[in-house]
Amino acid sequence: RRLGPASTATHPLATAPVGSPSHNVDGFVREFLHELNTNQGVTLSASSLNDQYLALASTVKNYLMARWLETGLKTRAAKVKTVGYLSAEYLLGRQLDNALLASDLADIAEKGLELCGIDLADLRVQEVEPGLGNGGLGRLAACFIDSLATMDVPSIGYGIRYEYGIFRQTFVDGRQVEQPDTWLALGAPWEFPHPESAVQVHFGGHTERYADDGGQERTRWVPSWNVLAVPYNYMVPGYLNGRVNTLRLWSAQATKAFDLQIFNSGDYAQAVRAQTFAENISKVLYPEDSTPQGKELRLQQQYFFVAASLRDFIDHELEPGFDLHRLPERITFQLNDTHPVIAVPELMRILIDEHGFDWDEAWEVTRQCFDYTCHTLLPEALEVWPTELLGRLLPRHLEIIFQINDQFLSLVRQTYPGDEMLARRMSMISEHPERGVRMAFLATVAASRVNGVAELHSQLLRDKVLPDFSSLWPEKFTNVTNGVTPRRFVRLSNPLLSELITDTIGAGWLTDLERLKELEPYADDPQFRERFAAVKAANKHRLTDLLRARDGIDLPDGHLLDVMVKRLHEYKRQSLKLLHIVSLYEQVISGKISAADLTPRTVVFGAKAAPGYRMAKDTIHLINKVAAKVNAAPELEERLKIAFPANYNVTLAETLIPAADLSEQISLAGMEASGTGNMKFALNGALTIGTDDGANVEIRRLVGDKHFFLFGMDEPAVSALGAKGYNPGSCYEANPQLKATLDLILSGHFSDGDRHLFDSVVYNLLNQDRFMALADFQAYVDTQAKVEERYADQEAWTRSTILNVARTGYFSSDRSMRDYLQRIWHTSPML
Ligand code: B1N
Repeated sequence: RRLGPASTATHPLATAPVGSPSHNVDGFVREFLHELNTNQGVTLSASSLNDQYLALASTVKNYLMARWLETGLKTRAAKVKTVGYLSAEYLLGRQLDNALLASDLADIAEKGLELCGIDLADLRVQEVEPGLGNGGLGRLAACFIDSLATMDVPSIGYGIRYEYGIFRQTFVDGRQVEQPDTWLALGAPWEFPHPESAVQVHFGGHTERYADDGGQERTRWVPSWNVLAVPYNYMVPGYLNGRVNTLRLWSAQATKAFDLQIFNSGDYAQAVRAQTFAENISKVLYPEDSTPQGKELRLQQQYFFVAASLRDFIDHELEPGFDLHRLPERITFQLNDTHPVIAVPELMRILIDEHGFDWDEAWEVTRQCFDYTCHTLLPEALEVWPTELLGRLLPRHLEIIFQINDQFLSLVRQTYPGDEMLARRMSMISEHPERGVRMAFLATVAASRVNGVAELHSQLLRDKVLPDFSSLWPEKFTNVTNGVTPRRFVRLSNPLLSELITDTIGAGWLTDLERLKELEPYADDPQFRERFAAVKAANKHRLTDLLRARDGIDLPDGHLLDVMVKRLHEYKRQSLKLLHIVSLYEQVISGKISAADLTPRTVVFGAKAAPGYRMAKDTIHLINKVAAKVNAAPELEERLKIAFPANYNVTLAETLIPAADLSEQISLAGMEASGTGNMKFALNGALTIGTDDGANVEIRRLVGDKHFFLFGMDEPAVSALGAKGYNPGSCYEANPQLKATLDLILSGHFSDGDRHLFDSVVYNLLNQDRFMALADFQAYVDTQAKVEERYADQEAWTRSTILNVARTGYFSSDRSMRDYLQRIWHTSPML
């Protein structure tokens, strides 16, 4: 097999990329029809919408191709440091619009297609988004690679090309039912498979000692099976800057050696089964957000993509003969949570076993190559791999981990003599409930820098999750507050607002989002307010049209649009939002208040539950049952509605968020590491009702207390209540309205008289309520009343929303990337 360049051509066109198609309507039409004919094999008149979409995607890729090739040439030649972002998830969203925007082709494509009798909007909706992530963590990775490309930073995103992404959610009688996400079924025009660059990944077997030529004792790993990792490259175009970085996602394939062995044994059926076994590794994304299950296949996935990525970078990105002692000059691997942490022993193994480094040399290089981002505080979200499993799958890696741990614990004992309790606490190996490797500890020891994802989170990470480590190495810990890309989440998702902004403060804000500050004076300009409010109204109509077509949902006109979209998790407290709704409803039907007292409000939920998470699924069921009842209640006079469109994803978010008036960010303080939806809403002119949690803290500080609806306990109060002993039953007994609300659910009112259907949800709240929803109930309801008061004064409301937009430019992922460059990666853009 021949790897690498295979041409000795001398023609001048052979060494540089050939030019792009002409950047005008004629050039576009010619290229588009060419793609339709040669790629799809159809004429325009015979083409289906899918043909046209695929041809359009190819056309746009052709425009970006020269820049992609040039980026590669330029970066290799410059031999600068690359950021290797290692993430098990990338929640990309649709590619077409972003590629059109980045290549400045949107207008040309629209006109060109029109000449072909095609509406661009009809092609856009053909695309099935690649949902290769669960939620915030995967979407963050997608925002970060967008910003790195836009800021001209050489980087490669490494991940897994799941054949099935996050499941498609449907509701059957109000219950969540999962369907497979067949995103590849109609063609995958954005990817470039490179089977010739596949690398092998090994598993299993045992290790052996042997003496090398110089008589040195060395170790080798003798694995028992392997798979092929095939790279699929995706373009990551910077915004109008000519840079196109690469996202490289790995797909698992059976190796020849793997099945030959079995074929030779004569068992054809077994050989084919073996193939399936290998290919299972990249088959499906685990649909757990924040609560990973310790499944063997998941560990296989983690090692699979990480081993392939290190091999790829070392063998294919670096020039042949590169001295790996200098590896940190050329790469900095960012570990997106602990999912890729097995990369640490893998690099040690490569350096020691394959390149003859001694331990200390290898550790010095490895330490400098990794940084670690933690995304959680939930104890159950911290990955611990049983040593039995790790040792069976990756025996050499387990040995290396033990040795890293031994060396680390000697340092601890040296630094704190006699404190054996401390050494035990800090050990990477936990002994209960079974022996396991604490991946967050391994990451913290190995990484040059460890960061949390919002100020509060980074503080709690230091103080509560890794306190011993932060005492030992205070300078290792830092914060980088998350951000979101304004290209996708303002420019593409909110074209009307973007136009208004550009009209008012000029262009330039899209790559320098702090310039939104210049909008501040316009908050006091009644004419600007009117235009701003008109944008919001138009976005609501756009949402209304979409939900009617997509879900058959009818949104009423003129309602306060109250939106809670995020994964379903107890700590996020969708149940608290639900209690608020039921409380309003209960007060009307029991005659405590009249419908006329209600501010017309539509609550929109969007949330997927992990398929194995019972409480989350029951909560979805309850929301849908309450929605059915509330939406049909004549007593409410159409003043309270609930919409719960199924299958919330990036594509829906792009229409939903710009239409929202109120953003619900109501997690129990100290639980949401950052949140990024909160930023998207503020940037699109919604006001936030939220707790003092995650990035809410920073949003509130920036927009000002008057323009943010804060409620509930803060983290110290939560801790104190937990320490004192929290009794949700006493909240219920002490608060008649809360009692009436829960009693109504318990009465079977929402479950056709079945008094026990929602026992799991309600009794959990009454008896346990780990996330203290009942404790925050009254504060929440009171603060919702303040929201309504402000909303009644539309001028004041709009003024606040404008100030939210003007003051949240900080939350651009460009700023996050700048912070990583300065505080963590110590590298700079390549200009
Ligand atoms: O990461 C986001 C944060 O904004 C959110 O607050 C945080 O909840 C989210 C295991 C996770 N933390 N942990 C995960 C996802 C998948 C999985 O298998 C854990 N996701 C977050 C970005 O920083």
